Amino acid sequence: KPKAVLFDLDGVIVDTAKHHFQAWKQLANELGFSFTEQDNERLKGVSRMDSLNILLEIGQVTKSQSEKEELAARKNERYVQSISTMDESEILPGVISFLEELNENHIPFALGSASKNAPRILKKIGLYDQFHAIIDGNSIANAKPDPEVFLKGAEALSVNSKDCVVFEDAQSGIEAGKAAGMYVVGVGDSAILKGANDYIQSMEEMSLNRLSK
Ligand code: B16
Ligand code: MG
Repeated sequence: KPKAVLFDLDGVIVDTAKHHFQAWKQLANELGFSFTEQDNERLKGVSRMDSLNILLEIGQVTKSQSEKEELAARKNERYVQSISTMDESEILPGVISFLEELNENHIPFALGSASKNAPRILKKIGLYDQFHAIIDGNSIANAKPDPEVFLKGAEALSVNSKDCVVFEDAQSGIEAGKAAGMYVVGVGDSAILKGANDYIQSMEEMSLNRLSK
C-alpha cells in the first residue's frame, strides 16, 4: 500500500490537452504552418516555453527571446480563455471515487504538474482544497523528466520517495517519477508510454487493492 499518491494534472485528473492543442494550433497557423494532433503529443507534460521551442522547430521558424515571450503569452491568454468555462463535469472518470478511497484510508495526495495554470484549473473543477500539497510550474526550477516536481511533492507530504505512487499520462512525467524512485502508473497506452510499473487506460481501473498487489 502506498503512503502517498502524486497526481499529474493534465491528462490524469482533467483533459486539458484539447484546449492546449487548439491554442498552439492557432499560433502555428498565424506563423504560417500547420500543427497536428500528433505534433501536440510532443508537448504533453512539457513546460510552456519548451513547448513553444518545439512548435517553432516543427515550423522551422526562428524567433528572438522577446518575440518568444510574446508568443507564449499570446498562447496562454487563449488557453486561459478556453478553460474559463471548465467545471467539475470535466473531471475524468474514476478520479473522484479514487480520491475518496484515499481519504478513507488516510493516504495523503499531492499534485505534481508542469502547468502554471494548475491552481486555477483545480479551483475551476472544485478540487483545489482536496490536495494536501500543490507542486506546479510555478514552484519548480527543472521541468519533467527532472524528478524535482515529484520529489518536492513527497517532501511536502513528509513521505519517502519509494513509498509514493505517481500517476502520469506523459512520457516525460513517467521518466520524472522513475527518476524520483517512485512506483509509476502510466495513464494511457503501454505501446506509447514506456517504462511505467503499471498501466491503466483511465482512473476507473484504479483502486488501493490493485496498488497493494
Ligand atoms: P501551462 P501536466 C502540462 O501539465 C501539460 O501537459 C503541457 O501540455 C503544458 O504545456 C504544461 O503543463 C504547461 O502548462 O502553459 O499551463 O503552464 O500534464 O504536467 O499537468
Ligand atoms: Mg499530463
